[in-house]
Amino acid sequence: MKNILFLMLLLFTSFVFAVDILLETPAAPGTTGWTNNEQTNAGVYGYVHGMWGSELPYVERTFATSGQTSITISFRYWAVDSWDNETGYLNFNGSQLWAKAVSTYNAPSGWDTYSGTFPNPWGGYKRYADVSVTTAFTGTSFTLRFGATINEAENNESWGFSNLSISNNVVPEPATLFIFCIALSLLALGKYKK
Ligand SMILES: [Ca+2]
Ligand SMILES: [Ca+2]
Ligand SMILES: [Ca+2]
Repeated sequence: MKNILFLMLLLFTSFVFAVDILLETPAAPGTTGWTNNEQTNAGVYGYVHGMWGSELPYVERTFATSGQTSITISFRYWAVDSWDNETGYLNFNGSQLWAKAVSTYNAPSGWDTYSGTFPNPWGGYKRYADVSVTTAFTGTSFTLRFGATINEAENNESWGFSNLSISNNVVPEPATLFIFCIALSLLALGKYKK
């Protein structure tokens, strides 16, 4: 009996629900609601938010959420063509959550590179990074800003993002866990008595 209780406590204290706020895949057009909703159909790869040159340094969107302890954001960030000492980034409520720079304009420069068809008008590297970041957050709305510090037009260097998913991670409240444990203990007790 003590073993069962211990097991249940262990199970419930490690329990975290992940609830999708947004779930996109490249196979379908991404959702709108950004400060700029341009999307590109890259063909076999699928849909990308962007691509943008220096004419659009960032896009923002605000999401509603509740009851969570943290938020997880996963995406592919694209840094295409002749970026030269410039940085792609994601801000969460004004704070930088992720950033990655390209130091050498005509090299992968520490990024993964895509070999399939993808818009690269300058004919340079199709760099990307698959990113997943989690940040503690208990509020009810947050604003994401995807951006790039590039300073030339889209035919020279460009940025975008794809495959975006956002989830909030909900840990059940201790009071709820306690009631669960009591209820299950009573059930288990009843079963063992027979
Ligand atoms: Ca464009
Ligand atoms: Ca350049
Ligand atoms: Ca540049």
